[in-house]
Amino acid sequence: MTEADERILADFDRKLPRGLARAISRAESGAGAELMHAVFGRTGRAMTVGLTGPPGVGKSTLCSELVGVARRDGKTVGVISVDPSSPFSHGAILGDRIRLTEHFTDPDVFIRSMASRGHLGGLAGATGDAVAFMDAFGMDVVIVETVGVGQSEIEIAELADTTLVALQPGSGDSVQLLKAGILEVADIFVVNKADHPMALQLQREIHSMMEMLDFSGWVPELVATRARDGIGIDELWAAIGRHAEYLRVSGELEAKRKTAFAHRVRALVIGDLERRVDARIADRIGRTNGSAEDPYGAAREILADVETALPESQTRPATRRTTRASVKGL
Ligand SMILES: Nc1nc2c(ncn2[C@@H]2O[C@H](COP(=O)(O)OP(=O)(O)OP(=O)(O)O)[C@@H](O)[C@H]2O)c(=O)[nH]1
Ligand SMILES: [Mg+2]
Repeated sequence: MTEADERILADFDRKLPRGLARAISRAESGAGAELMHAVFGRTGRAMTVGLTGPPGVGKSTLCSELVGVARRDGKTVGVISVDPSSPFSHGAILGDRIRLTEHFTDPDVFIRSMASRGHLGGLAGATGDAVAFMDAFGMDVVIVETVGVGQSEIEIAELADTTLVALQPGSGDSVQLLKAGILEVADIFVVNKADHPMALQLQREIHSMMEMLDFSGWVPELVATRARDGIGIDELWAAIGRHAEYLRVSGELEAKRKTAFAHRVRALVIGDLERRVDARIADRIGRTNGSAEDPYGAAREILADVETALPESQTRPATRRTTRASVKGL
């Protein structure tokens, strides 16, 4: 461990927020491995909540309100705002910062914006590290806000114990749900902006969509909120509590965390391999100008070179996504 890392660790151990902030920065730039090794044993205590949904649905407002109820319950809270589109962690997230300002002076709330930058495991990897550092630091609740409903958000949702999918009335969101595979990851649907005239319609659509499905285990709950006015937040917090309790009692929490762990390891390994393979390809094309050889031959040699050519029978995926919902009658 470098001297700089030792100083960060000392601050971290003394529960100084700058220790946590610097540990996350190290992870963000791809240099957090030693620190993670030092503190990973302290993780596993925090309740983690993922909050995803389209731009402007009210995620940051919901987040700020949830921080409020969690604090009222005496919990310490970490918030991670993820912007998958931005390579920088400041700027685009200004709106979030404004909405979370009321918690800035609270020493038991730690707020952090993130981008992927140099992390081997990409954005999900950097976020996973941030969650783990906050957990190890002693935060009781860690909330991750991610914009959109694409693949990176689904990956990030896989890190969280409980995933909230926020939807906006009058935007055609529900039609997009099945397509985006979001039903698979939603533990709780939040229809925010319940003051909107189309809010009931959206709730009905979600209900009828769920009626077409058979769920194994947890059946997603639906909560209507008006985050801007602080309405429905207690109900949402209670639903999060019910889901956490379900995970604990059913034993799914353990299974879920194992899968999340496997996911993170996989992302790191694949990220590392990708870099090495890319470097070799670039090197090869530089030497041969890509002319005198066929792609299969080149691939075979590169594979042999990085020693990843496992026999076919061993190339079984380590983790399989469990199907939580299936269409009735199929
Ligand atoms: N009418 C109405 N507006 C709301 C409600 N909740 C939040 N808003 C407004 O919606 C806008 C967007 O809220 P944000 O919390 O920034 O939404 P977001 O999902 O975090 O946005 P991005 O991070 O940019 O994706 C703000 O102007 C909020 O004041 C609500 O319940 N009703
Ligand atoms: Mg936001």
